[in-house]
Amino acid sequence: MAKKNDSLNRRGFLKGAAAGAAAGAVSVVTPATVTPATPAETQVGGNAAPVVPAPTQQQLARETGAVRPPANVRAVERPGSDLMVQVLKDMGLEYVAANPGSSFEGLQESFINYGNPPNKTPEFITALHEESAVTMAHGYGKAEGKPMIALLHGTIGVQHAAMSIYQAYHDRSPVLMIAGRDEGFIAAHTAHDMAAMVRSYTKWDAQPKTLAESLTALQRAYNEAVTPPTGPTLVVLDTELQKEEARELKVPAYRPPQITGIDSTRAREIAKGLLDAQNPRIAVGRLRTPQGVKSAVELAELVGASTSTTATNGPMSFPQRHPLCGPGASTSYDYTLGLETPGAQVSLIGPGLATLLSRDSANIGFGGITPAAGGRGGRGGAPAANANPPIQVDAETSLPAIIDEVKRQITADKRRGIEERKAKHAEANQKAFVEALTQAVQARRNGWDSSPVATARIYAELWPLIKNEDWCLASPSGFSGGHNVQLWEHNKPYSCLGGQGAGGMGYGAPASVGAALAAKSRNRMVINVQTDGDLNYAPGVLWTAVHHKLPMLTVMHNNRAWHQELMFVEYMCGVRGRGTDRGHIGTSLREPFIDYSKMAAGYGMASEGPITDPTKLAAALKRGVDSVKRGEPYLIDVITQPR
Ligand SMILES: Cc1ncc(C[n+]2csc(CCOP(=O)(O)OP(=O)(O)O)c2C)c(N)n1
Repeated sequence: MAKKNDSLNRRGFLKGAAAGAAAGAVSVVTPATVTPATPAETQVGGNAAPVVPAPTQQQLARETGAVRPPANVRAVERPGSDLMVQVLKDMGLEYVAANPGSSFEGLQESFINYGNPPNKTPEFITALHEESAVTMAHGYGKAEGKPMIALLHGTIGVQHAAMSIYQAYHDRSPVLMIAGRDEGFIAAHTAHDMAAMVRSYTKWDAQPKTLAESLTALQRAYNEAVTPPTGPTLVVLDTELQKEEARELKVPAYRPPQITGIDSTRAREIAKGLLDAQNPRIAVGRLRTPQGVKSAVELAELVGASTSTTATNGPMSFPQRHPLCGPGASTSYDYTLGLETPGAQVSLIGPGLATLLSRDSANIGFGGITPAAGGRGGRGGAPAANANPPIQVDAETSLPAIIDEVKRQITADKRRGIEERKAKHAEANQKAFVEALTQAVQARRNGWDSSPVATARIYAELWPLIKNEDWCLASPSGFSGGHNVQLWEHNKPYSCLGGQGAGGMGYGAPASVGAALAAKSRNRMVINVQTDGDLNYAPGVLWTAVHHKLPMLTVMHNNRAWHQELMFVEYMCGVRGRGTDRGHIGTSLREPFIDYSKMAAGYGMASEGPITDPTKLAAALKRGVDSVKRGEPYLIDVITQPR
C-alpha cells in the first residue's frame, strides 16, 4: 500500500525544488515553485500503473504520528477545493452529507474551513454510512425540490451508496453527488472511470481533468439534477485537483438552467380547452417545486376545475383540502389536463387521469420514471390506453404560459360561470371528504384497544398533536397501514414524501433525516413512522439526527419482523402444504427482540418504550412532539400489530 504523504499530491508531480521541499514536513510550497500538472498527467485511463514514489523518512514520521505537521503553515495559498466550495455556495446548496474518506480530504478541509462564516451553506453533515448520506439527500430533495450534496469516498463509498442512488433515480429526486478519486494512495479505492458502477441509474456524471473543468462540471451537475426529469448526478473530483494551487483561476458565474415549457400554440389550445369546458378537470401528479404547486392552484382557481392530487402519497402535489380538490360536483369531465401524472399513479384522490379520460385532454410532463431493464433511458410512465400522447416538457414551467393565456381569453361571462361552479365543487368536495373521513374513523375503531398496538392508533393519536404545527411525514406509510391518507390533511408541498423510490429498505430513517435537515431552518417538524426491519439496515443515522439537533420524531412500527417477507414465506409454506409454523425462520426479529429505545439511547437520542399498552401511547407521543419542538429528536418504540 502506498504511504500517505502531506504534499500537494501523491503522484509525484511536484517537480524540482518543490519536490525537495515537499519531502520535509514543514515545507512551504508557493505558487512559483510548483509546476502544475499538465492535462496529460491528470488524464485517467490508459493501462500503465501509476508510479508511486517510496515515502521519505519524514513522511513516515508524519504518518506514524512521530512528527505532527505545523498548524500554521499553509502549503497552498488558494487550494482548488476552495474554488469548488465557492461554486457550491454560489448555487445555494445548504448541506453536504458525508462519511469521511481521504479521497476528498482536500475538499472536506475547504468545506469546514473556507468561507466566512466557514461550514455554512453548505454545512457539513456527518453520516455513518454512504447509503444514508445519499438517502438523506434523496429525502431533502423530495421535501425542497432542490439538491443537497452527498460526498462519497472513491469506489467503496460509491458502492455503499449504490442502492440509494438507484432509489433517488427512480424517485426523480435531485441529488448532487461528489466522489473523491485518489490515484496515489490505495489502489483498490480508485477507478479509471469511477461513475461506471452507478452510471445506469445516475442521470449525468463527469470526471473532469482540470480544476477549471471541475468547477463547470459542478455547475452542470447541479443544473442536470434540477432539470426535468430530475435525478441524481455525480462529479468525480481527483485529489490532485482539490489540492492544486488555483493561482488566478476565477470562479465561473453560475447560470441556472433554462427549462423548457410548452409552446405558445399549445398553451393557447389548453387554455381554450379549459375555458370552453363545462366541467374541466386537472389531475395533478408530482410537480418539481413548491412554485409549481402554487401555479397549479392558481390555474385551478382561475378556470374552476376540480382537481385530483397525489399529495397523500408523495410531495409537490395539489393541496388535499383545497376546496377544488376532490371529485367535484360532477364526475362527467369534458376536458382533462394532466400535470406530471403518469397513468399508473396511485392514490389519486377522486378518479385519476387514467380511469376517466374525458373526450378532450392534454397531459403535460414526464410523469414517473420507469427505467428500462438494466437502467438508463426509458423515462416516463406508460400513458393510459386512451390518452393523447403526453407532451413531454416540464409541467411546472408550462403553467405560467397557460395561466397567461387563460387570463387573456377569459370573459366576464365565463368568470361568472366559473365562480358558480367553484362554489358547487367546494360543497361537493367538503361533503365527500367528511363522508370518507367518517367511514375511515369508523373502520379504525377496529382493534383500537388491542395489544400489540394498532397501527391506526399511532396515526390517529398523532394527528391532534401535529395538525396545528408545520409538519412533514417523511417516511413511507404503506407498510404501516397508510392511515395518514385518510386521517391526516396534506396541504403543503412537503406534507408527505411517499415511498422509497424503488422499494429498497433502509430508507425511512435516512430520508427523514434529510427531510429534517430541510425542516430545521424552516421551523418544521418531521414525522418518521419507522418500520423495524427498515431501520436495521443503517441505524447510525439516528446519531446524525442527534448530532445535528434535527426536528425528527420517530415512532417505531415495531412488528418484530420483516413482516412483508414473513407473509410471502408463509404463503409459500401454505401453497406447498407444509404448514406455516416455521415461516418465521429468517423473517422475524425475535430471540432476542431488539430494544429500539435502548438503541436510540445508545446513539444519544431521547427515547422511550417499548410500549405495548395502547392507553400509554398518546402521552408518549405528546412527550415526543414536545421534545422535537425543543429541537431534540425523539424515538418511541411501539410494539404494533403487523400492519
Ligand atoms: C434492500 C432490501 N432488501 C430486502 C428487501 C426485501 N423486503 C421487502 S419488504 C421487506 C420487509 C421490511 O420489513 P419492515 O421494514 O420491518 O416492514 P414490515 O414488512 O415488517 O412492515 C424486505 C426485507 C428490500 N425491499 N430491500
